[in-house]
Amino acid sequence: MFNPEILELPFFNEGHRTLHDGLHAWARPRFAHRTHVGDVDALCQGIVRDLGQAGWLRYTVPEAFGGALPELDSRSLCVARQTLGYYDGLADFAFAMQGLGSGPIALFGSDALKRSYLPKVATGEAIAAFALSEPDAGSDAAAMTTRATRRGAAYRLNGVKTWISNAGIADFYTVFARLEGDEVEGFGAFVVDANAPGLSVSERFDVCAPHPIGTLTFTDCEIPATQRLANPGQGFKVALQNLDVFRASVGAAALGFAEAALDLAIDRSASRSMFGATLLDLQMTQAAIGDMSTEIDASALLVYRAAWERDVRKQRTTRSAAMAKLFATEAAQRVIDRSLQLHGGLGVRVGHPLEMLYREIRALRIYEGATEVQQVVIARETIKTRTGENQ
Ligand code: COS
Repeated sequence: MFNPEILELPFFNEGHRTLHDGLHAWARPRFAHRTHVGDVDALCQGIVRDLGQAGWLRYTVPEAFGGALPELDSRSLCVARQTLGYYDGLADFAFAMQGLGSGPIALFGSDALKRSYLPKVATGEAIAAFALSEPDAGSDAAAMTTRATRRGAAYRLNGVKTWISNAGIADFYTVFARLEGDEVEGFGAFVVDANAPGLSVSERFDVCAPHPIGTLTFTDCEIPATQRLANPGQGFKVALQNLDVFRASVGAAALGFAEAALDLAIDRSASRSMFGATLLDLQMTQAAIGDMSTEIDASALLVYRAAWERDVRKQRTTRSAAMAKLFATEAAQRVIDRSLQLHGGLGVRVGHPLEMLYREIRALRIYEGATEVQQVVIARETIKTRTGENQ
């Protein structure tokens, strides 16, 4: 469980504590043992529907469009992901994608786009997706080659996007493309309905912690210019500012995974007899638990600092969000691995929650900017600050 002392820190208000308690109570009986049986698309659609009906997805959009709070609140997004992540990776995924896919609309969309998409995201009637990566443009996002060619009051999209979570079940995709024939050069961001002619889900594949994911192909996919977010040329900023918000929440999900692993480690080692005592009586185990617990609190402090800076200080959080994601995901991998080691053979038994956590954590060190991208982002921002370039 979330260390309750952390929730008492000045980063949080009563609303965050209420969200935490309510979501824990809701999730606990629903997502026992982190196991899912059946078709991943149907499972995910069901989780989105349930999260929507229970009102939790309202935290992914602003109040004026059916949301819970006046603006996207990073701390609430993080509390929700940490809580869902504690119980179930797929539940966290379903919640997160509603935010990541619709965040660009909430942050940069016209009123008409906000009205037409966000209320359905908040109720779970529409599933959202974020389409930035390409076969040859992952970490180097600016290398994307998908083109949006201006044709009067429309854009024609051509290209391929891959590693797109929710590909195949999304109702709309936020798509980033290089502009051609527009008033300025650079990138554009667009909201593309899943049924737009010329858009196809050209491939689906499996990943080690299953969720819906695949490749999109755009072939002369024509969309009205009113589906564009922000001004022409601002598309890259739309992507990166959205990532600034959601990167900290990836750290929060990792934190939830790590807390689950720590609790499992304590339970297991308290009940496992060894050398005439319990596994927990061994100082070696206590050293492991001491390290795990410290890494978890350090992750929480970095995650909620980034979220608090955005919510309260209203400042750009590129550096703190990158630190939160980098540290919390890497730390969670270590915590989960140590917990698995304490479980011995049980930890690698397929279907055991530890085995599931071991698979669930891996992608978080890659998606929304791999650890190495976060290192570069942190270095650049640090150098700018320390050499006075930011003043
Ligand atoms: N917020 C707003 N604007 C930003 C920004 C941010 N966090 N970071 C950079 N920008 C702006 C810069 O100010 C620059 O604007 P100008 O051209 O007006 O000066 C522009 O964006 C380009 O910035 P930069 O030169 O840093 O771009 P790079 O191509 O060097 O970016 C990184 C490199 C690694 C930072 C970027 O490609 C990145 O984040 N990659 C990872 C992408 C990712 O997370 N993919 C996963 C997809 S979701 S699963």
